Amino acid sequence: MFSFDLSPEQKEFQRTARKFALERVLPRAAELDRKEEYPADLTAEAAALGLVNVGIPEAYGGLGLGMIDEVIIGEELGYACMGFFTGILASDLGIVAIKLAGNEEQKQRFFPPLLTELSAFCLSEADNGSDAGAMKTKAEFDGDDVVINGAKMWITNGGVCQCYVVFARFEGEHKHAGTVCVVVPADAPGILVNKLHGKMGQRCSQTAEIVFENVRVPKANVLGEPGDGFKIAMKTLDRTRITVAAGSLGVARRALDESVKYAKVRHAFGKVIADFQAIQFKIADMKIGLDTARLQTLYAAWLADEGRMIGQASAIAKCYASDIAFAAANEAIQIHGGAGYMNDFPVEKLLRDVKLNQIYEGTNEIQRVVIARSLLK
Ligand code: COS
Repeated sequence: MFSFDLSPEQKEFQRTARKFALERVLPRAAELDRKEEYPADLTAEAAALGLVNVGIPEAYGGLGLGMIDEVIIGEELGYACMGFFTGILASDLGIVAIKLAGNEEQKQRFFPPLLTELSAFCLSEADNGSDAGAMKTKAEFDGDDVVINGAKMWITNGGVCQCYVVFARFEGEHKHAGTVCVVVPADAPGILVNKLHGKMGQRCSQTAEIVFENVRVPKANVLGEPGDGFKIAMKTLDRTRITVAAGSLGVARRALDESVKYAKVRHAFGKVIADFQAIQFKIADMKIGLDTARLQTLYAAWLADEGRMIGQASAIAKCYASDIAFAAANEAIQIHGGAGYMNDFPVEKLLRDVKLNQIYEGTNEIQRVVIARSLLK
């Protein structure tokens, strides 16, 4: 059986997400960007509407939505403001890690607060981004506790989350096999939050350096076995890269809509610029990119929902959707000409925002590594 139709429930999520995105997020996006301000109130509203941490299973009070549902919601939120959506998709990283590797007791303990609050995923370090396995943050066992020392960089939701899902390494252990994944409450003593300023785009998402100074949590907070950390991170990213693709679809669709709108009203040489084939081809190419990226993203999401192998498909979706969205935003500026270079129009923000989609959750070069390795192994 094969169908491209959304279910009645999915149409309802889409309606809810679209209404919230257009009425609540979009009108504030430019100002939040200018002020570099994290909108805690909008996150709370989104949570109340059931748009945050939607993958928490029903058994723990969540909606238990699947990846296709997340893609539908993500496209709508990304359309209004990619920076806002990043806070939500980054929280999903923590949810997925707990879902994949947490035991029953941990799920009962960690999920309820995350029904209304965000998590943060602490993998990257200043010197170790793409080479995640080379992390320097240290973990050591001390009695019934695990003690963490080190610093994580570019952490979305740092300082505005309820807990951190932290990756650290045991001294002297092998790069990958010595990595542990620990859930750390955000109020644990020894955590320092240094908010980062000056991002090119996605300026309303909260980004911070998180320093861990002798941060001590019970061993009962370790997800999976000590040593499973790297694989938990990789399996988590395999899933969440699909939501990066979803947000990218939103940006690409917005770039297309803004371009169509402008091309129909802007005059040059005695006619609207929509009449020129040079403009028509750009708009057609945006649509080709958007629709093909959406198909791949939904395919990767479907594989995830079916419990099948997703690494290659999600890497293709993330890489392709963010690349076509960047190209669409770039062409949208070109269509707007000088006006598009100014922040009176939303298209320059689309470009600044979506640049990050080509970088975070694994650069698009890393996605190509993942794809190539899956073909050549
Ligand atoms: N699922 C399950 N296991 C995986 C996996 C996956 N997707 N990818 C790798 N592994 C396993 C491997 O099978 C290997 O296991 P064994 O040691 O048992 O053989 C182990 O993990 C190490 O894998 P590998 O040798 O491929 O690791 P590398 O150090 O070469 O790194 C890449 C692989 C580059 C793919 C990885 O470091 C990566 O994804 N980097 C980007 C990190 C990232 O996305 N950062 C963003 C942070 S969040 S904004």
